[in-house]
Amino acid sequence: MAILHPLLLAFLLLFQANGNEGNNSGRFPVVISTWPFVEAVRAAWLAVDGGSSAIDAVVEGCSACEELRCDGTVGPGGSPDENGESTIDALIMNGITMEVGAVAAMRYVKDGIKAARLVMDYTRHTLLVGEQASAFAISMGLPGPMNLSSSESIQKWTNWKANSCQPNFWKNVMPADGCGPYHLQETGNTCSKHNWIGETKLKTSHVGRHSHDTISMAVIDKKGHIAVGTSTNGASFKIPGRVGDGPIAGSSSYADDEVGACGATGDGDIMMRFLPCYQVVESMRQGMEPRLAAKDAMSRIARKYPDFMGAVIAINREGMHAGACHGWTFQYSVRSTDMDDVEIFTVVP
Ligand code: SD4
Repeated sequence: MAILHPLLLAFLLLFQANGNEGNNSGRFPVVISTWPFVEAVRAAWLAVDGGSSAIDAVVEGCSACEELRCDGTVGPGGSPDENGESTIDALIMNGITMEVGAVAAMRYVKDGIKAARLVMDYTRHTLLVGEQASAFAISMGLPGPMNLSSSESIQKWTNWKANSCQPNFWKNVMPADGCGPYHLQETGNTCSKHNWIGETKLKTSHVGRHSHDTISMAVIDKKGHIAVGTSTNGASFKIPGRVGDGPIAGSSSYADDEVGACGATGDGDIMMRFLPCYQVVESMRQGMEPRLAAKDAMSRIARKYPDFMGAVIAINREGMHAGACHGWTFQYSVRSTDMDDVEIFTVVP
């Protein structure tokens, strides 16, 4: 075996350590996802370990979850709105370029993350919504239009109707205990107070402890590039037209190659007011470890909304990861080079 001159050896080692496009000494790739969505993480891992880019792997992982309807809730056939319809919110972000593509309240098209990617790759826009998002996705080759309901979502909606449409997302309207139509309470209205949906109803969480209808996934590829994606059908019994945190960059997910990435799940109506994933990434940029950055993002929300349920995952550009949650016990999944298969991490509030 040829013996390398010590100076040449030192040069080679230095080059490897500083090279942007290096393999990062075997630390990468890494895949991290909200909830125990093991198959989704395996799908992303298979892609990225085989040499795919972080973006391609995010699409693989989130698509697997949509197809499998992870947990019975992600993708088509989950979370019916007040009319019994399932719609999709999705986002993808490229941590190299900070490009984002997203679709919101998309009807009749089941492939949320692929539609988001089409927005990112083939338009100068960031977010398309509703029926026009569906028309765009179909025109770009995704299957549709199709019915996004499943027998489970129809059953869930039927039970909710039978329960006088409770709980729901209305507040400060009447009637409180029926299915509407809802109207404002006029001044001097003599209707009894118990027929009024007031602020106390807000304490009823619509994000179920067991309906984890959102995948947020971050991938660091072999070159150290970072991407994130989110796909969700939102909140059950939402008011038609509602857009949650899923397609909002900085809320459901965020990535910057210079720093790391974040993914979120939980009560999107609350969380999107705080852009928790932007906060996590910016805190890490200032030097916070992922664990502290994640906890800090949760506590900023909890100070204003002590009853909210939510969680974030954080990963820095070195691959160090953590989760934090509020209001529920949270689990997230990771696959990295030092693991034989996906591992599940449990986080308590
Ligand atoms: C939403 N954040 O649309 C989603 C719901 C969710 O686990 O994460 N559920 O509000």
